[in-house]
Amino acid sequence: MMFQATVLTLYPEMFPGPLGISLAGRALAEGKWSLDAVQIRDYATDKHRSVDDTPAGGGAGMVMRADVLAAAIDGTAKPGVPLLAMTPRGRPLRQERVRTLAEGPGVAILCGRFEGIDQRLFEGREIEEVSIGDYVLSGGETAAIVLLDACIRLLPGVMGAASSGDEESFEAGLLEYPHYTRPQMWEGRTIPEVLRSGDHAAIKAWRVSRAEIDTRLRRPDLWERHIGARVQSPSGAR
Ligand code: 6GU
Repeated sequence: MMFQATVLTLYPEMFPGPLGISLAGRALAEGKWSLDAVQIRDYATDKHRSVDDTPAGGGAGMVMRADVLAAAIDGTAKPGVPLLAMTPRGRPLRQERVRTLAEGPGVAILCGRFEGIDQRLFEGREIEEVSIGDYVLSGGETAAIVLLDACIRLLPGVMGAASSGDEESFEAGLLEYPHYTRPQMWEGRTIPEVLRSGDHAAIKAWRVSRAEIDTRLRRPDLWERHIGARVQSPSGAR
């Protein structure tokens, strides 16, 4: 019933971190989701409690051991809860996946560290490798926080009436339109007249138009996806 997050990490003290304050923190305190940060090292078996070893074939850095990670996974797995691994080698995270995860029972997240994870771990288990963008973080923990933040705000009763989700940019496949607030004149700049007109249809049309223009200019990748999705829609191309 409640969304259960399990995080497997070498740095459990990084959690809840920012998820302990504001929207997510309030929801955590209210029991709308739960968080279990598991220390991977607790599943090491040798006397030095080692979790990593040198890369086969040579090269820089260290690799996370499959045997230790498997023990951590098998010791904490909950039936029906998807297992994700945060790594820059993963599929890019998108709002559609976030929405589906938030509708489910929760998520278990393995946080990668060092140069990577022994590939054999992924061959014997159902693990979805996920990246949050094309840049390199020092570890998967901050990426896990991003993913959980995106899920938690969608849980029932977490976000207020303000944008219940479906009016949002990425749900529509477009960037959000720009926003304005008072004062009406600031540093010689005014708020677009249509937003003060009280004409709700005109305001809606202006916002859609700006969302489309900005998406085309800033995110041609999203724009292509948006146009492509339209041609497939039952009502046909617009
Ligand atoms: Cl999920 N992990 C790391 N270490 N770096 C990343 C990432 C994840 N996503 C983007 N960069």
